Amino acid sequence: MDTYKEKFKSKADAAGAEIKDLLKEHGNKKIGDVHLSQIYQGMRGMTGLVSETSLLDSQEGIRFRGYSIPELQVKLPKAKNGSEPLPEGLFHLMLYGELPTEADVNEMTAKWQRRSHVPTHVFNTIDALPLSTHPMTMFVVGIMALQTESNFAKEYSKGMNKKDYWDYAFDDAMDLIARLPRIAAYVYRRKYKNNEHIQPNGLLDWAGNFAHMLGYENEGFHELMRLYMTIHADHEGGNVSAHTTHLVGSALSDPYLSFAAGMNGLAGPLHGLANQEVIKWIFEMQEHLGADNPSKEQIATYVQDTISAGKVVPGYGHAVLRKTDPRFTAQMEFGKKHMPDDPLCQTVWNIYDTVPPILQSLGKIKNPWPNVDAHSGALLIHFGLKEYEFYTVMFGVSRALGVMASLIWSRALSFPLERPKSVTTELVKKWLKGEEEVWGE
Ligand code: CMX
Repeated sequence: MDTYKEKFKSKADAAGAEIKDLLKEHGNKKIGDVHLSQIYQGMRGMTGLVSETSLLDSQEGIRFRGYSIPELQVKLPKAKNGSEPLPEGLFHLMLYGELPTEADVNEMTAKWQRRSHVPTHVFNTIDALPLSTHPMTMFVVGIMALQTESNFAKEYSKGMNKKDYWDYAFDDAMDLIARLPRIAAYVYRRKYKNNEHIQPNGLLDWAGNFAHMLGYENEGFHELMRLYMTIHADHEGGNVSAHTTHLVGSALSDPYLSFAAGMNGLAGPLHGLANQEVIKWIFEMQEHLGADNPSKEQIATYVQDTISAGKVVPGYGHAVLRKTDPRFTAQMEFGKKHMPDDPLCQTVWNIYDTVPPILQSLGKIKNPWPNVDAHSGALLIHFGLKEYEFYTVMFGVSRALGVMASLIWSRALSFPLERPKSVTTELVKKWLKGEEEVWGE
């Protein structure tokens, strides 16, 4: 076993023993009450999962193993001459629970470089899809084609010992993360750049190499990719992409199958697809108003029109957060530092000034503040990446870091099959009349 895995194994053994003791002593303690409304309303606020890699506070936003985004921007190693954190470092932190050294990060980059080969059949499978296919569909099909490489699935079919699940999940997770940028870049270049592909550059870091394969050599874009890949990586365990990956993984579906399932969830407009919807909505607003940089009054009217038409204002609101998303703030700071005069960024900032009071005035929206997706597209467009249907794929490449680190932990801690109880309204009505017992099997 290499030192990488040994280090993880000793941490996982210690964590497993701690959880065992904890459950022995406190296993019967209640962690919250479930209200009838919660089971009809998307299980909001219902604690039902353990996810070790990050924790979301409704007021403060995300903390990765205890560190906020501004803290990580200081504490995680950077690329040479760069000022944004390297996502390799965030993955190390999520996996081991400790900040990496520069050497740790360099080693992670090297490991991913060595594991990054994508077999030809994956590209051929993507090529079989019509060019009109949405990039997220091409991405998921590429991931599914790559499932042929799963060590976990191969070992399971041979008859794997339960104790070894984490080991093969670890290998698959590392391989998958290493290969995703190539698949994503392939989708982008096939769909938007005349099928002219760019070979990986073995001297670059993971996010820098992704930027390079997409065809963007500007150092500012490479820095943006490092920030982007870091802040989109994880948002605790209950969001649709993380939860789906966890749920499917709990059936011992291998990491490729689990991650592909999570990506199908990310492709929904209330989740990751919101990043494309935001830019689409801004472009439609500009066209409708005939103005590249609409005034706050014009934006306010357009927002009202959107709401009156029964649509959501994309990029605003959150199921858990109740303040401006620190991932939005990190991107706004990047914009103010690198492109303060960019008209699209200015529009995003004007929308930020305009939308929250309007949403608040409706009285029903729990969080009127922007989320991560409200800003990302404007930064990408500044560097020329204007094909907004591709944005969710970029989110997905980043999300792999968090959900794969979590999946390794889930197998190491022997988390079982996830199988909550569901009820029918008929049973609920009987339970309300005292005729039936609902809870517990
Ligand atoms: N614009 C208009 N209406 C909104 C709204 C928005 N941005 N956000 C919430 N609402 C509405 C809901 O649709 C709901 O309306 P109904 O009662 O008529 O069904 C009501 O306000 C209450 O919703 P909520 O409890 O505040 O929000 P939820 O937890 O149900 O939903 C979210 C959260 C993110 C799905 C929702 O805010 C939304 O649809 N936002 C726009 C899409 C978006 O930006 N998604 C990305 C989230 C981040 C990510 O996962 O990437």
